[in-house]
Amino acid sequence: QLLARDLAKAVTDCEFGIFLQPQLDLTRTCISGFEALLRWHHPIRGILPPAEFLMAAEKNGCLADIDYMSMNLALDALATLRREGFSDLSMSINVSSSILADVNYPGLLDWAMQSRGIPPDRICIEILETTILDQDGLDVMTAVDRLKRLGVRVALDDFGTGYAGLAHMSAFDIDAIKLDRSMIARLEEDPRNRMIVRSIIRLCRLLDVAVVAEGVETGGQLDILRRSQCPMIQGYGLARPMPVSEAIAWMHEMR
Ligand code: G
Ligand code: G
Ligand code: MN
Ligand code: NA
Repeated sequence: QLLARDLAKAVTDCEFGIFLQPQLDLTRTCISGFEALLRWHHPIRGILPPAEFLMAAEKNGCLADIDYMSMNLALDALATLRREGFSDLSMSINVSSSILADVNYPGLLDWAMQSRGIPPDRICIEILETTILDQDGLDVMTAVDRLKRLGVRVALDDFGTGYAGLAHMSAFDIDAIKLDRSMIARLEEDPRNRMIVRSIIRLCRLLDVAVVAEGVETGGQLDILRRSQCPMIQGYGLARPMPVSEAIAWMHEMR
């Protein structure tokens, strides 16, 4: 309730920032891009992750506003990285059903990319399975369609946690899946889970869908993913989400 009251003010005062977490391309052995993860710089409570305020934002009706803020921050960060010479990087942006339901969203995203000189294919929009289930499906389908027509990429987030991941893969023309970190966490000790992950990766290769394994923390997990020909990884084992300035410094160190 306290948060809900603070939120409205936080949106007008723009008390939000993003952290960036890198993604490693295992086939080309390079950093392919970053995922933008929203943070609320609360004046008293400090840096808050989305889990602490997204629900309140939804109830408040300001979730779409927050997603727009996140979109702009993510595009600004990518524009900065491109100016620093990292012109091949991509940026993944998380969205809620609120912004997807806004008919103005694709147009505003298009303008936001154009005004920063960002090619649309450098942007990946991450959509949760639950977001697709939330709506009656059709609205989201239209939104995804319009995003695809802009030329941006679309990823199905937290793949493997929902009930209809495969159904969504055939119904939506998605470009990538993010393998949920719960599946990655069980890779080493659970052979059946390992088999499932391998099969998903193989299936995605056949469908020309990219795979990003999330939450990769250990060398053992990385080995298994490499052997399974997983194209991309993300996780604490590579780097934790970090402020934009740190991410830029991190990229310079990697070069
Ligand atoms: O680091 P982490 O706690 O940031 O992220 C938790 C979850 O919050 C992620 O799974 C992600 O889907 C969601 N999230 C992160 N940033 C945003 C954002 O800008 N908008 C929305 N809608 N969700 C986000
Ligand atoms: O979009 P999404 O739900 O997938 O956001 C990713 C979330 O997972 C963020 O909250 C991020 O901080 C977190 N995360 C990223 N890498 C790791 C990891 O290696 N281990 C764990 N436990 N969490 C991670
Ligand atoms: Mn995500
Ligand atoms: Na994710």
